[in-house]
Amino acid sequence: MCPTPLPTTNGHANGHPTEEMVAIDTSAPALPPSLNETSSTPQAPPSVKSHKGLYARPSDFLSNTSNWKIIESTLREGEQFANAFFTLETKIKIARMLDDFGVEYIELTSPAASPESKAHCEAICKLGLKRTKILTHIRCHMDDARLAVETGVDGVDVVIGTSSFLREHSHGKDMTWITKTAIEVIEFVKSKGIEIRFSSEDSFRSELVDLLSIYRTVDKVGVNRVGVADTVGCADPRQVYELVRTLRGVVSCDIETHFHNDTGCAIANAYAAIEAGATHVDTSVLGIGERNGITPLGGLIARMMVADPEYVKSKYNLPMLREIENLVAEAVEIQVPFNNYITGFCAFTHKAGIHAKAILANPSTYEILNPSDFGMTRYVSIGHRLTGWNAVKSRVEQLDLNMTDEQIKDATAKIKELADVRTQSMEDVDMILRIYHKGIHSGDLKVGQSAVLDKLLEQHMPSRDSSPNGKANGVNGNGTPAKRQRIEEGSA
Ligand code: HCA
Ligand code: CU
Repeated sequence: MCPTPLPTTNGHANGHPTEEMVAIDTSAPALPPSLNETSSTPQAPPSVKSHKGLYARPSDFLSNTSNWKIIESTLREGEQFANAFFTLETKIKIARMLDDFGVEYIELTSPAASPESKAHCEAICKLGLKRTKILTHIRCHMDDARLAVETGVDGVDVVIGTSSFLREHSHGKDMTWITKTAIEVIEFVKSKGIEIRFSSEDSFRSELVDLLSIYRTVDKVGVNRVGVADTVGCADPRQVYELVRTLRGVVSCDIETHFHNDTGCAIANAYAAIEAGATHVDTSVLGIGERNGITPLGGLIARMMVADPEYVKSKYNLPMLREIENLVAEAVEIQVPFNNYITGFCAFTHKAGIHAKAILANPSTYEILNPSDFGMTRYVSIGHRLTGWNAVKSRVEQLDLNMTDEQIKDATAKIKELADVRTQSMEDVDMILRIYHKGIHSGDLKVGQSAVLDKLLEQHMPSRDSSPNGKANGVNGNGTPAKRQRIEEGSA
């Protein structure tokens, strides 16, 4: 276990609207300006417009961005995460959720790993999942293969190290032994009528000639998929593209890919692989896995949504993403990262006045993903020194206050002045606006009377702590910014 497990609450404010948030109408699609009919931006040329994706080129004949599948490995690779210890009950919950979400496959820890792992694998196979096929992941060894086929899985993912590092220092076998054993294992698993994939561990530090030779052989023997694995996270997107493209020309079966995230390329590498003709990508929820993990499910979804939103929306139950991530985060005692793709607490929060203004006019200006596709809410943050009067106006309208633009600009100046001392909570901003409104309508206040407004604020908000370390400063205990404002749906 990690030395200091973090609290299990993820501090996620999205979906838990608080008074500090202004949600804005999420029904407006976040399309790129070139594809947004309401945009005044010049329209993209017909070839771009007619393609499902945003950046596709006609030369992308290898690309599978509109036809790819997920092999969800939270219950295998994810079990190799430092903090992971899944009970059968938790595994069943995760498996069912991933099935409801719509992943094509889940991959389970090898039954050879331990008696409990075998029992769990058998139990999950008996669940009768609706659409997700169940795989187990084994070493390239007949003993493991025999155990695997008895568990009731729909397929077996076989792996063996092919790099000189692993051949010399891990299993000690040469390519001749690997090839011979691979053929034996593949033929055995195939004889049971279930799927079989052969993968080379540490593919990117293996000799290309060895790789292509073994993949060609196993393809001829009849595997369903060959797998490419960046076991140490050393690969970059261009390398991935080149290897997968080359492999695409050598085998006729499907190509599965697996990317570790040690150097931050796991999502980009998965995308490059799909563009080069890969058909399957391994993921785990929140990216958990060995060391700092692999391609995260949510991150891959975010990336692929940009390539072909219709494909992604038609296949996966996107609003479930957050629930699945929360379940896994709790199970392994981590928080959902603040900057997580799609579900991070600030993933759809806009702060700078310029951004807020544009977002209120058209969300596509500063969003490539539409939060409502994921059951998420868009927020505009207004109680800070970067705020602008357009965002404040949206809050004024929401509070049903009758104020002219000139008055709103004046009140905004006061919010900015106060926010220069410390960021203002939503409560504070609302109070300032109400006091300003009351002052104007009672005749006590006129536009530009900053000192009078200060007095009124003093009278009505005497207990305000204006120190920079006041209660509303920074991020609260849950990791939620205390200043984020929600604009009610349709109010913008
Ligand atoms: C590991 C094995 C693996 C296998 C990937 C695959 C890797 O080292 O734990 O089966 O394709 O990263 O190589 O996860
Ligand atoms: Cu791995």
